[in-house]
Amino acid sequence: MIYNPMMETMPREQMRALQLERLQHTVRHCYENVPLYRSRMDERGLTPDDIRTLEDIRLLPFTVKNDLRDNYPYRLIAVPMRDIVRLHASSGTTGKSIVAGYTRSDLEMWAECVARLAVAAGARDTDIVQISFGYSLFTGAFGLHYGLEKIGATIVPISGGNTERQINIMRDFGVTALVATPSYAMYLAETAEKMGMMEDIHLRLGLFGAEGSTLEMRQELARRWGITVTENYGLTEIIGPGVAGECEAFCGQHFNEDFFLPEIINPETGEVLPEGETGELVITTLSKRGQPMLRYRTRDITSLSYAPCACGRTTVRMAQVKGRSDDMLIIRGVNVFPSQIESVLLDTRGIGPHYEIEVDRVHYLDRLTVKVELIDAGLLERFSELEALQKALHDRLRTVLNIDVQVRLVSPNTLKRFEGKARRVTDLRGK
Ligand code: DLL
Repeated sequence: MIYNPMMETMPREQMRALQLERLQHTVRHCYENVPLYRSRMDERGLTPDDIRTLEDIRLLPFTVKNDLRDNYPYRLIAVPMRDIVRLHASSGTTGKSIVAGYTRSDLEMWAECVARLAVAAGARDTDIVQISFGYSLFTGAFGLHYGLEKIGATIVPISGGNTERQINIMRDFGVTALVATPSYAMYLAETAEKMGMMEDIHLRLGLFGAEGSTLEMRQELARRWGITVTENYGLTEIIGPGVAGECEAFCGQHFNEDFFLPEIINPETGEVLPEGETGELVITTLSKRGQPMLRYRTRDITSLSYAPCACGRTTVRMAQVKGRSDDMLIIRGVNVFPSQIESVLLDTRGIGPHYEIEVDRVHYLDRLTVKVELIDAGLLERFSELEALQKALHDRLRTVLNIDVQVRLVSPNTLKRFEGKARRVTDLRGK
């Protein structure tokens, strides 16, 4: 089922024409109402009339996270404050928050985006959906809430935390779909198993997002819950969730292209890369009024495909996010993405899906340590088996990452669990 067939199956040429019209409108809106955009365009001798084709977007300068921080809280808002009806923010791990302001029409557009991805993922008006993202300044809960309400699903707005209660509510309310981060969905599964309640819960669908997860993590979630696992992608700066989402054909996440125009660039040079190549995702909003974004550098590493999808949608698809260019670790000169480590761990029998990565420096040399939880505590007593497992993990990580990794196996239930986005990497270098 396709929520908005006209937009989601539009022929490419027609889509490009619509995008150009909206891009021209957005650039003019930015130029006339946001001093930062006007001054950057003036510096390059550009006016809105210079955007004559979609490719002319490349004339525009990039916008980066620091632009939002430097213009905190309202200086990128392009309409009078009385037209802003909602604010959200993301805290990030460092520095000032990123603020996002929405007009009423932005909120309607947002709900439309999420409705499309929810239907693409298989959600229906008969579903009872538990939203386990925190209802707060974070965009996740409100974003999914209004989109799912729009398709007529029954919403259970439980918010994050209080994990045992979440399980009781899932059982009592007959919840059929879960909205959460993959890491919280894993913690919920573990809790349901411990409470002996898996049999009493009838989930069929997971709508997961807000953080990266590997294929192995999603397979583990599908196995433990007995559900179809889908993921969706978005970011506060652009709108929140609703930028892209997976369909039932599972070949990438469909972009809401009539609202968000994606490009892939080489993060080092800023050069736009051809279809299929992997690089940093850059997004321009095409209809947002409150806080439009021109060529926003997401830092997320992915690729795009315009090939037709088995589901019938014609919208461009983005591949699973490989990582963020800013969470890539450089260990003794070698690039390491935490997702590579996760794939190896989840593919290894005997260890659970909980791990922590620590980087420090010993005698001027980087050292990478991975702490992993065992599934069976009894293994700690069986020294030779333990040693064999540790060696197998060590060797596999070395083959995949090309560097030496210290592996520490720890008892079950000793590492931190996460109710929102997981924070598994600690970098102690320079501290
Ligand atoms: O996480 C919006 C969101 C909420 C998306 C709920 C999906 C579901 P921020 O807090 O601003 O917004 O974080 C945005 O999270 O740049 C990515 O690095 C990461 N991210 C979000 N979704 C995915 C995903 C929300 N499906 C940042 N896969 C983004 C990988 C993701 N990374």
